[in-house]
Amino acid sequence: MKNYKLFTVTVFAFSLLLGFTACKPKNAGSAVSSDAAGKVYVAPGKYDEFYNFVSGGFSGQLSAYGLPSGRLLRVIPVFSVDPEKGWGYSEETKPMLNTSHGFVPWDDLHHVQMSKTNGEYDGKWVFGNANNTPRVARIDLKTFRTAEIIELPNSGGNHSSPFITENTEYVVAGTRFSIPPDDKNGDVPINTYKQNFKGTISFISVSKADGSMDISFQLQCPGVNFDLSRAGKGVSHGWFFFSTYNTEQANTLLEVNASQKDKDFIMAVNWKKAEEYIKAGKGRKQSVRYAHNKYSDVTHSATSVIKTEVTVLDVKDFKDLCYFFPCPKSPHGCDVSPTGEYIVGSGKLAALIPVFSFDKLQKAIAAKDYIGEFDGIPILKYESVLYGEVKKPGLGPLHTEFDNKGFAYTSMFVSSEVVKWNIKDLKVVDRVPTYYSVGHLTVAGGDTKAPYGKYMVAYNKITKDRFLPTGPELSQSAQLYDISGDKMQLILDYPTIGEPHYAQIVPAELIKNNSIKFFKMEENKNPYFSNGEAATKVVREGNKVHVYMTAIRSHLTPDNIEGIRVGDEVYFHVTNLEQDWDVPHGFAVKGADNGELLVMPGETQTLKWVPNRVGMFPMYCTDFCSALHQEMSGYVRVSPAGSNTPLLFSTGKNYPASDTAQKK
Ligand code: K7E
Ligand code: CUA
Repeated sequence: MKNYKLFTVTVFAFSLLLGFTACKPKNAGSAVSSDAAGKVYVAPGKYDEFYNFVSGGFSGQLSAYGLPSGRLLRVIPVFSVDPEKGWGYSEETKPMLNTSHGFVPWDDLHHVQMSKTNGEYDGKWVFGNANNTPRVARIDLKTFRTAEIIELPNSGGNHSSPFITENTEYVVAGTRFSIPPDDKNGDVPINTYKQNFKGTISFISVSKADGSMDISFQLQCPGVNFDLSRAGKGVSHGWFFFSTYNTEQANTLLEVNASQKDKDFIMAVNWKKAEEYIKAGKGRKQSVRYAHNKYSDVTHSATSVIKTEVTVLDVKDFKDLCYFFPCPKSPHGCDVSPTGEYIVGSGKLAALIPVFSFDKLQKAIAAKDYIGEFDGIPILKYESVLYGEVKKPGLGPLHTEFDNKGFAYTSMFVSSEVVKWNIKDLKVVDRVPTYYSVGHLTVAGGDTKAPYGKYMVAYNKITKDRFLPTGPELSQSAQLYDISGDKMQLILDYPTIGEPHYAQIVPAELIKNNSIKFFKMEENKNPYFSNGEAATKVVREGNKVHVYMTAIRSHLTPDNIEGIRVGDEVYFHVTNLEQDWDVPHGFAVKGADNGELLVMPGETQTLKWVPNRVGMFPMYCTDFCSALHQEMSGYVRVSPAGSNTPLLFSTGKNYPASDTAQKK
């Protein structure tokens, strides 16, 4: 949604036409109530009540905060390399970022969703999307690490993703950019969009036992832009709803050309039907290439497999699978109420919020209340599906979440506010300013069947004067509101990592007791594991040198290594021998064109280093682990290529000079 900064200008002009004025809220400083501090104060040593998982946007990462304190607990590397944690730098983690395009060290993570059981958070995994090179990641909350990444073929920009069904049957992902399917010639003129471009929606199955993902099937849909989506729940379980834009099928200057029509569509998908067709063998096998990467907490390493086939249903061949219904002006958020009955479309350029009824949708389908077809998909009549419209909510509605008292909360990008309205009578009951230009918002449990309410967080794109200046770029921010009373109350600002889009607020109780404290040494199946200092060694295989190393407070074994030559590929396989919570050791060596290693207790991680000059290379532990952490270090001696310095390694002893001399 970075684009919205540009987009503001257009909407601003548009709003003037409508007679509104987009304006910045006044008195930013005084908008905080006097009891705010008490509401967010979590005493030192006390835990927060909620975890807040916040997408990092163009940082490609996910961060975990505590609420209500706003404390940053951890940045979890997902789609982008993170030298701080060795993610994408260690040999063990590199395969996690493999794709059919090769190693991709960055992405753009917009949406995060927690796994659900019976429509409520179950605390097991969170999923995130890669918007640029289409992928979906699963983060395991036992370790707060990315456990799996699956690439999505036939996809060009995985924005409408990942959205989860009531029992995590599927994680669903819709393509933002339509493109020619992967098995078709993509080398066609761009202006053949209407003939050649298709949109794809992927249904990724998730194993109940261990969360393993697999692309179950894909739906090939008309070429439009899929923006956001939600699974049905309760009465609408078995359905999925996707907002679309660019139903004009423009391929250039979308800002203008994709804003021509008064209404775009929401697409309703009967995924239970799609499942039936797949079971009945109606799918078509399509040859594709996509990477499927998994990280094992036993081998402490990742594997990447390239898969070559998906099963596709072409939705226009099945008359009871997909339906369009009109939604005013470039819908963005498409959100489903806790009961599953109401579907809220947020037209970015619309001056109202349409609320659709699942019950009316079913009746309209039964009555074939169509006003036409779009690429073979029936279009239902707006009025037949509409429950009602929220009038004059504000400007630039983007996203809606729900509380436990029958209210909905919609973010207004242009008028910088959150608007609270009643789901039944559609009356606006409260509005509060945000500072500034709110994108997503989230209510605790706000996308579940049973929201917790209590807190709402707005994620802002622009912060201007809210924090101390930091040059041309300012941190983006989250703003925490107490929503337990009739009036929403701003109680905290906290800066975020990267650009926050969607987030989840999850009770700490669901997660905190499942956290792994360390990895058991006896379960370590890494092929380069050293089971104790006695097992350490240095092994040369041609120009490859494997250093089996251990780390324990406060020394590395071996800490003196000789006989390495310029141009050798040296692999430091470091096993952390600690069996205690919160005692990682780090590892770095001078001149390595690499990140560090940060090795958890009981784990083995590998740093590759190719020394390019003769000399003495210090290595050391990077994580202050004990009073003698500064002593936790050593030396690697690098001799010329082709030299015959004997390969020696030791800790706490010196070889006689005759052993270490270069043989003449
Ligand atoms: Cu509105 Cu990419 Cu979910 Cu951002 S999207 S705000
Ligand atoms: Cu180990 Cu510092």
